[in-house]
Amino acid sequence: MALTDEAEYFDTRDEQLDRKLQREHGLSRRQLLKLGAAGSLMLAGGGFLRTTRAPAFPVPQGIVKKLPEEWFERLGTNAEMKWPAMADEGYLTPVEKFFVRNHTATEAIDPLRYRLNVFGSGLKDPNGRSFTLSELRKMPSETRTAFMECAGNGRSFFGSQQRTPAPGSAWKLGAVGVAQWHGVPLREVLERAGIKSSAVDVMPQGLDSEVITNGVNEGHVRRPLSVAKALDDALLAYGMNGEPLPPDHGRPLRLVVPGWVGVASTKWLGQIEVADVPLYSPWNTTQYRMIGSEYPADSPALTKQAVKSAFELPMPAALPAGKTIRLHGRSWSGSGTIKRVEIYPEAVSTSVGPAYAAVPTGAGGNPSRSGPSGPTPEGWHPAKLQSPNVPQAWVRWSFDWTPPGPGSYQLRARATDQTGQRQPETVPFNKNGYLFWAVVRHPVQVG
Ligand SMILES: Nc1nc2c(c(=O)[nH]1)N[C@H]1C(S)=C(S)[C@@H](COP(=O)(O)O)O[C@H]1N2
Ligand SMILES: [Mo]
Repeated sequence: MALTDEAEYFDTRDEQLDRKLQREHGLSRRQLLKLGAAGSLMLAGGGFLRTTRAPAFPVPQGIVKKLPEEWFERLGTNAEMKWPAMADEGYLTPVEKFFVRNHTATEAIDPLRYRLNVFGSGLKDPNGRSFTLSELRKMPSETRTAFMECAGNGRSFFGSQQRTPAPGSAWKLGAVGVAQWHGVPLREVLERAGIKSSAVDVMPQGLDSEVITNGVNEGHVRRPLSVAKALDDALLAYGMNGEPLPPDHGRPLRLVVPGWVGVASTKWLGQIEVADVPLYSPWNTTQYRMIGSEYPADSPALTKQAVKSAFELPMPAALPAGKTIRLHGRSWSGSGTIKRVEIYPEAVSTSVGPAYAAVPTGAGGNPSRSGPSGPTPEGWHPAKLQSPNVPQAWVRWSFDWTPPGPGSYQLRARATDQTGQRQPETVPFNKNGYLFWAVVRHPVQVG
């Protein structure tokens, strides 16, 4: 058969695909096209078939990278990092261990055909201009170390610690990672696009599929940020930890907004609207605001992340009795560096005596007073901070603990950042479970 003619070639490939799909999924091409009219089609076995736009390559299960069970937990379209995966790591989270938060699925984009379009009323010419990847790569570049963290990180603890579960992905503490982002400052691009001094908001938008929530099409992921932040330290990243940005993290180009909620850092960035009026999207109006009886009705759209801490331990953890264990963890804040980290190991029940009898040596506190009123001030011990301590990234710390005997314990870590914000014992509930920054009680079984 001659495959020189393109039309014939594609016809033939289509037929081959048809037969392959029939074989693998028991569906005819006609059926697939009919179903595909509604958008993406979930295939048996979890794969996605995009019939509206041809993908650059197939994206298995919506995420390209491998998700080994030792490192990840699947949460719907997302993948949470398990904290023990960081135990043998240096300062940065390796790309292959970095959590993935996808509203829909990883978008496979051909970097050669990629364009970033910048337009809007905030530009001297509202038609704006577009940039190819190679143009962007020739512009002045910067490297910035910063965390990426989902606003919902820790959400599950609203349920397990405060008895007020919040809907949404039940993240533990693994929706965070620190990377070295490399790219062109957003400022450089906005200046070349001709930003006016009257511009107030910029709205980046992703090229991934439109988001359907409860049957409502909310459009592509997009979320305005102030021109002030855009011109300050926002970065258009094409590199992550020295490698080209991988597909799951926004290849070929993503925005990185240091210190802010992850949703601000648009992946697979396709366009940026620059406006001389405030901009709105579902992601800064109905979502990503604190809604709850203890918050004002007009509480602003979320920007900075709060202060948090995590142990590099499985949850729950199992530790041996009768020896000193060096515990490791990390703390971070959207408002700068971490000033202090304190640890409180609390016995919940032990076989060596009544509950709360086993006080860590030298603790001096009376743990029986803990519970609803929280741990005693004397029960907190300083952890040892390790450099570096990078603002809008994290600090590593360690603490030597000798469990007094076999039993159940809760390990608490609380951080104080450079602005004096200290993790509280509880936080007021908000409807969508954002910014759970209370001290997490990490369950540990010693035996
Ligand atoms: N285009 C696009 N950008 C996006 C998202 C998305 O689904 N689509 N998810 C956002 C959210 S909610 C978070 S927390 C971060 C996660 O980044 P990561 O997957 O690289 O860890 O990307 C943000 N940027
Ligand atoms: Mo997020």
